[in-house]
Amino acid sequence: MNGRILKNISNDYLVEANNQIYNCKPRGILRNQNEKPLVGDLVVIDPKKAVIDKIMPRKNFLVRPPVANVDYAVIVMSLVKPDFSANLLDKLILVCEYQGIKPIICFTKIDLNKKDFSDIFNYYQKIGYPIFMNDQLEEFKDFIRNKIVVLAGQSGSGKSTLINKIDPSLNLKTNDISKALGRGKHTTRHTELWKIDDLYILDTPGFSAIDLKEIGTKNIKDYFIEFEKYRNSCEFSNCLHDKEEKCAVKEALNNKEILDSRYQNYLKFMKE
Ligand SMILES: Nc1nc2c(ncn2[C@@H]2O[C@H](COP(=O)(O)OP(=O)(O)OP(=O)(O)O)[C@@H](O)[C@H]2O)c(=O)[nH]1
Ligand SMILES: [Mg+2]
Ligand SMILES: [Zn+2]
Repeated sequence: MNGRILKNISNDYLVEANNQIYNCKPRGILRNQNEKPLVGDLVVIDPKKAVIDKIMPRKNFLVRPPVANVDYAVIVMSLVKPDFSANLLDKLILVCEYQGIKPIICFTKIDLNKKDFSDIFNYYQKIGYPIFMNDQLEEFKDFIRNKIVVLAGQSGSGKSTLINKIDPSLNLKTNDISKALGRGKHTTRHTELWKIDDLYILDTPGFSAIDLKEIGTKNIKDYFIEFEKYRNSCEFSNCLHDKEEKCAVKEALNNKEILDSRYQNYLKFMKE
């Protein structure tokens, strides 16, 4: 029987197959081959023996959180409490691009916000990232239908709240922001793939725990996708868009084609 792994606790895997949940363990041979099944994996199970016989080839996988076959990362960014941070947003986008996962940005707490963020919204949309507000539920659901999405974003940004809005019966634990930030810990502790009708959503802590050193200075510029179209106009083909004199990216920055905070964050990440 074909199924998909929704949850893993030590050596137990909850597999959804034919609209039922089976609690399976990996077959001995998988353990011997050191093939650890991941949440998100498509698998072949033997429901009678309650074992996973085979892991189907993966489209991709993440190390942190350990999940497979992710289509999109939804960066959940609050505008207030915690305050919007262009630095965090750009870092999460960079991590997504590095991991080869397309990001979607979902802004939250618009109801509490008093500032004008239209320049920010427009810019990220212009460079190609889908943008949603967390009250545009139907549009958001249509976009991610039949896809596996992983939620990323700082503690208190509203990830679990977003899932609860999509399916109130899940009633996921959410936390009072002051408590969450004070503890400095995520309220959500486990990686779990929620199947809500034809949506697959991963609520997870720890997506942002990637060391920028892993990415490497030479590559960072390729993950700022809007730099791409200027690159060939820079004087040097390996231009880092930093100290170089004739640089098309810096020119675009001066012409206000590139958002100032994006470029400043780019330089900061290069330093880091
Ligand atoms: N006013 C308002 N409050 C929100 C909104 N979204 C989330 N909240 C509140 O923000 C707090 C934190 O939300 P959570 O959903 O627990 O945040 P989280 O991202 O899951 O946090 P962790 O699990 O700790 O990573 C809760 O008190 C929510 O009720 C929103 O759009 N507007
Ligand atoms: Mg949560
Ligand atoms: Zn350049």
